[in-house]
Amino acid sequence: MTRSHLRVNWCSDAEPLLRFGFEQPAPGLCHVACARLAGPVAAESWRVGDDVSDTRSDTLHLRRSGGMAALHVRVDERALGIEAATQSAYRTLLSAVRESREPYILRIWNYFARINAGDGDDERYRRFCVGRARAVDAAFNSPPPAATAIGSDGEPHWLDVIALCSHRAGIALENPRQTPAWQYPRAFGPVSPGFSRAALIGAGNAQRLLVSGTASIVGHVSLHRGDISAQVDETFANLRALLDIASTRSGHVFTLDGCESLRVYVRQRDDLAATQAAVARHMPHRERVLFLRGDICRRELDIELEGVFAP
Ligand code: 3EB
Repeated sequence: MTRSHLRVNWCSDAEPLLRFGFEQPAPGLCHVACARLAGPVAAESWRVGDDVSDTRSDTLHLRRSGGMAALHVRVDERALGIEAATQSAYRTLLSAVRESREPYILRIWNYFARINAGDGDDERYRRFCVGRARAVDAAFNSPPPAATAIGSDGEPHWLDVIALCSHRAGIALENPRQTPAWQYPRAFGPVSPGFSRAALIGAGNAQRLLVSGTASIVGHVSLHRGDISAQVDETFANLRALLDIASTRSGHVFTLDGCESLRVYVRQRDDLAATQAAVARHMPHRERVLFLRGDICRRELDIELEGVFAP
């Protein structure tokens, strides 16, 4: 089997394993309903091998390439509600993945509308966490994949779960500055969110660090409420801590300079300029930074970012 060699960029030549679009839905695009505010216009391509093969059913699109697989599960939440819809999406995902040649889930993206609607334990994000926890098993949680969960602007009834899987396990990383999400205290919801802070995948120069949604959280506490610039700085402190851990664990050097792609989710469009200015103080490759409109799952936070890093 071809060795997995993931590259993320905005080239549009051959069909990649996964191609994310943030503008209009189009064939061959994994469409995310988070408006593009700034950054690359072309679709974000995740390429592994030269050839791809597709399998489709009503709820699932599975594409394979070079020993990896991308699965996109889309569930209509209208009849079910977000909790049961999430449970259904994750059951579908796990049953498709576990039997396959790419049984290791490395990274997941979750998008649904109105993520902060509802109060206390009824908040939609918390119900999503309950649905996810109900569907997954011990294997999923030991340790869980890297992930993103963002509130999109899409049609309110679609839950999109996108998973990147491999024939080979990754290494899940935690951030020493942050409480593992699965140990968040009860105050943040009836079940703690099941995700790791990053996944280290591949080997040698083909190694990649896939960083989960990362925000201005230290320990389990949200910091710098109302201060975009300080939230960006704290988030980059978290990102640098993860790059350091990845370097220690891999024996390669991971830095911001190795960034292949950075996605920054901004809650308020009006905060774009301030966010861009703050990000520019940290990032060497500004042309690889995509700014998207998205809701962060903690309402007191205004920005979150995720990225892919090469050594
Ligand atoms: C955080 O650090 C921010 O529930 O899958 C980031 C990434 C967040 C993934 C998830 C949530 C998730 O807690 C929120």
